[in-house]
Amino acid sequence: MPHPINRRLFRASIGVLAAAAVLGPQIPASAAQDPSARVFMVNPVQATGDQGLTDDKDAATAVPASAYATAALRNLDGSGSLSGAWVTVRSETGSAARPIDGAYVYDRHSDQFEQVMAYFWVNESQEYLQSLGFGSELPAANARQQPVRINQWGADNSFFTDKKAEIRFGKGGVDDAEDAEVIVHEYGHAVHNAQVPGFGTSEEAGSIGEAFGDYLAVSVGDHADAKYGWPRDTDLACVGDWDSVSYTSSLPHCLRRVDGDKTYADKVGEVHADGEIWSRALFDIRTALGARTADRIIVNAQFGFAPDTSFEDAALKTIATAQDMYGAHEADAVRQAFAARGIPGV
Ligand SMILES: [Ca+2]
Ligand SMILES: [Ca+2]
Ligand SMILES: [Ca+2]
Ligand SMILES: [Zn+2]
Repeated sequence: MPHPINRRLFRASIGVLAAAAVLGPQIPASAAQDPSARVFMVNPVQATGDQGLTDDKDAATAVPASAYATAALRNLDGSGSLSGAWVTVRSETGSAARPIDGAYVYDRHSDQFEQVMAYFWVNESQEYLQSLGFGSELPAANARQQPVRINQWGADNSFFTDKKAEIRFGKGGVDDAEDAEVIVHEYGHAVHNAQVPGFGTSEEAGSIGEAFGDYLAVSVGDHADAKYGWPRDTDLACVGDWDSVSYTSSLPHCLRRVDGDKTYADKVGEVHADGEIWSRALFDIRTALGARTADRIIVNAQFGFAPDTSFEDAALKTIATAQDMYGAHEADAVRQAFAARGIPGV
């Protein structure tokens, strides 16, 4: 099992969210006006299936052109900056990305590439949540301009601070924002915190936060692959196939997986390790009910989690949410997924 030591969640402070500027959806530019950008199809290992890829000190030549795709950057505010309805990117490394003839075309060696990746994948994540009904039929889930900062963090680390409600991506090993699954994982923390301010004050709540980030990373990547027709040549359950080449030696390279066999009896008191108990349950719900139904239940249930929830209370809330939204068949599938992990009380 890959060790999660490189990816601790730092909580700068627990409690009050800084007042964040809330932008409603801005008038979307027509598709014809959206700039295009060169991005990774989730990540290069996943897109190519090549487990032998290495960072090679951020060399452009370390990753083949076949790992990149050209995609539209939607919901930008038209200023030329990577700032839009659902994300604004700030960087402390390199100058800000700017479009040339309507296109952001960078390779991984350019600091601007991670800026573009962060914009694209955060926007993609919020669009996915909205496609599930969050913000229309269901309550909005972090439908605001998410601040993202790309900086030269000393360690190999990315994190979400609930004080500033900001995501920071580190640059140790493979630059963290070169892997969409790392980007979406951190966005998962932002979603949780928007749903329940200060979420994650108990060890089990923190584990649920890590699990949801991993699960959302898998789900958003899978949705994007299907939507754009991009290839995936690694296991769906493997999270961080590319970032983890820097610190894992076993193959396939994965930061963590969402299809592990851990149960409640395997708890060790560390949120990333114990998160693998919860993420497997989420993955089983997906397998049983399909991605869309599963994700609507999973995210909607989270509005009702206490900041210091236990696995038991969160599982019961998720089962009840499935019952309310769909019915007995779906509630039973959710119950079975948690029961298989030995969650008490379900
Ligand atoms: Ca890079
Ligand atoms: Ca890294
Ligand atoms: Ca993956
Ligand atoms: Zn995390």
